[in-house]
Amino acid sequence: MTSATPQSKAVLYSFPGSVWASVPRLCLVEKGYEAHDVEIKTVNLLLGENFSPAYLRINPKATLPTLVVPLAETMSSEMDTKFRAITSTREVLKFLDQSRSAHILDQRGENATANPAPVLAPATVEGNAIAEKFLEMVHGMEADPNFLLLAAKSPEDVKKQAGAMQGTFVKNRHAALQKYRSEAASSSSSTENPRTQQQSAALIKWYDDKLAEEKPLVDAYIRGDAQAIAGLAAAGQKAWQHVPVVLDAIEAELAGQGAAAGDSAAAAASGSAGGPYLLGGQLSLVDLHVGAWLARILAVAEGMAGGAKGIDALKQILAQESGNKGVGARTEAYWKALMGRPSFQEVYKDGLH
Ligand SMILES: N[C@@H](CCC(=O)N[C@@H](CS)C(=O)NCC(=O)O)C(=O)O
Repeated sequence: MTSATPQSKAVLYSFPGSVWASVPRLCLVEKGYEAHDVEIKTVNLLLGENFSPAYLRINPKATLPTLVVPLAETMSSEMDTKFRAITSTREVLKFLDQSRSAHILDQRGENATANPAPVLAPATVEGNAIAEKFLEMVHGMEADPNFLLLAAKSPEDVKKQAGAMQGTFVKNRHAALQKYRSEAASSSSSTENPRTQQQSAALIKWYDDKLAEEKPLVDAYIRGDAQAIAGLAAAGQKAWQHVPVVLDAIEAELAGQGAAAGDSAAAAASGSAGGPYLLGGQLSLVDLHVGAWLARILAVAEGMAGGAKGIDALKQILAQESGNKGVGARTEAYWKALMGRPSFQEVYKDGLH
């Protein structure tokens, strides 16, 4: 990762395999941003670069995406440009949506029609309520797409994954946390400056808390502890049971039946009936969040299915559960519509993740 110097242009901290960092990348394409509008800096999650003190100064949650935006242009490079970091996917998207609007392009004298900037925020109260419901679902803990990648449905699968990407990921992150913790400890002991000592103590506490949070994964993947492996498989099964809840909600929404369980008048008013997108004929911000969630679920299913691709892989995995409803036809068409867009083609050109 490069340094955290304030920039006079927006910087998006991102990683190609990250679910949520993919969402602003989809948004940049949908809104017609040019490559030079936003600088993209890679933070390698597989190496735990998000735990570096430099990145923690930008985003104390150590998550991606982060969008750092300048608050004011300055005339002299010697003056600091004030900037702020936007550290949640939802807020990053709102900012990207609003910052490239037809109104702003008109003010700048740019030809908005040559490179349009569609408004992607829902246009109605009903649309907002539907978007909110799906944002809570896909960003919630119950079907957390990052956990689904790391977990597995059985202890045998956890053991297999210990020798695959999941095991490497957990090992690398653990090593990074230990390395940064010991650097903070040695910088604390080698200075008499109380401010530096205070900063190091805060960092050490951050790393200790994170190491404690990661312990169940470390016990399962690095130590091979049988109880931790069983616990991870049980949690994985539970998460997989929640996947159809989200899929059913998507299918119901696309059928115009999603609003307030059975309130068909509200559903009809929302305009969602008929799709192809969650709020109707126009793609909106919520489709980018739900689309990235779906892409990750399909990618995990592909990893588990051994050969089948995309929706077929997901159907195969869901079929292992009794009483499953599979993947609805509208959801399948929704996924196809999303993947037909240049934004999804670009972000998932090297495969789903
Ligand atoms: N709710 C947060 C979640 C972001 C998040 O969990 N991002 C993942 C990558 S997809 C991450 O940075 N994980 C790093 C970590 O947990 O160490 C958001 O939407 O911004």
